[in-house]
Amino acid sequence: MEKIFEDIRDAVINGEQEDVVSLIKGALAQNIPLGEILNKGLIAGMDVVAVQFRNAEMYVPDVMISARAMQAGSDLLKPLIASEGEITSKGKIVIGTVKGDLHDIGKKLVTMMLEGAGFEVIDLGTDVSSEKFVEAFKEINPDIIGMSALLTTTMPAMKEVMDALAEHGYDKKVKVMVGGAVVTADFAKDIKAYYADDAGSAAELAKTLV
Ligand code: B1M
Repeated sequence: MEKIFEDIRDAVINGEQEDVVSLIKGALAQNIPLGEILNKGLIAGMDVVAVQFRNAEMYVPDVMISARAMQAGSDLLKPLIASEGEITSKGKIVIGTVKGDLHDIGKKLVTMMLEGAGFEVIDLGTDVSSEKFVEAFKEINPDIIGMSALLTTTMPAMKEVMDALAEHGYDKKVKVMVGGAVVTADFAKDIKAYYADDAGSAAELAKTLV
């Protein structure tokens, strides 16, 4: 069984979108658990991409091709993970990548796991301003707001959202959860938000917050 994970991982690293899709279909036909396909195949592949990008062994265009391959695989798993979740909604979560930040692979995985855990998730996308988060709170009245940031330079935007919520007194009405490669538990504590390290923990944390 390990070979199939290795093949999915390598197809993500090499950006072979069609291979990712057919390998995942093969894994599904073998009834391999969805979480294992996601973690040992797709995420494992993106982890390698992250290291190679950091070491300048891989450049932006290739990273984007890998990201697209990963996305194609996630799109295939998403409805299946969601249908394994609970039928009644556990609560509403508004999620977005903060202003100035365009990274969304991790956020999409978090969304997928939250939906799988039975939450209704409203994804505001990337580069989301504090005004948009506040607007979304007013319109949707979610139980939780989730923010993702992958750049050191966009972490302060999380604090801006917390301040904007506090300005309207909304901070008392909604729980805020943050995450992303650069975000730490200490940072989250400083801005009075909850922290989750990865997509699985985000879903576990969300269950404890509602
Ligand atoms: Co960018 N990038 N990138 N990038 N990129 C990083 C983040 C970087 C660490 C790479 C590096 O230099 N080592 C670096 C940031 C350095 C820093 O600030 N400390 C960086 C940089 C510098 C940049 C640019 C500035 C590069 C440039 O243009 N010169 C630029 C910025 C663009 C912008 O946003 N304004 C840029 C662009 C890009 C691409 C477009 C090429 C592409 C993004 C494609 C996309 O997302 N659609 C990209 C990618 C892919 C990466 C790396 C390689 C991989 C990120 C990723 O998808 N990881 C990344 C290197 C790295 O992270 N080490 C890097 C896989 C994903 C599954 O993990 O997103 O961490 P992650 O999500 C995890 C957890 O963090 C957590 O759960 C997820 C699943 O387990 N999580 C949450 C995430 N959000 C959460 C929210 C939660 C809870 C948990 O609660 C709500």
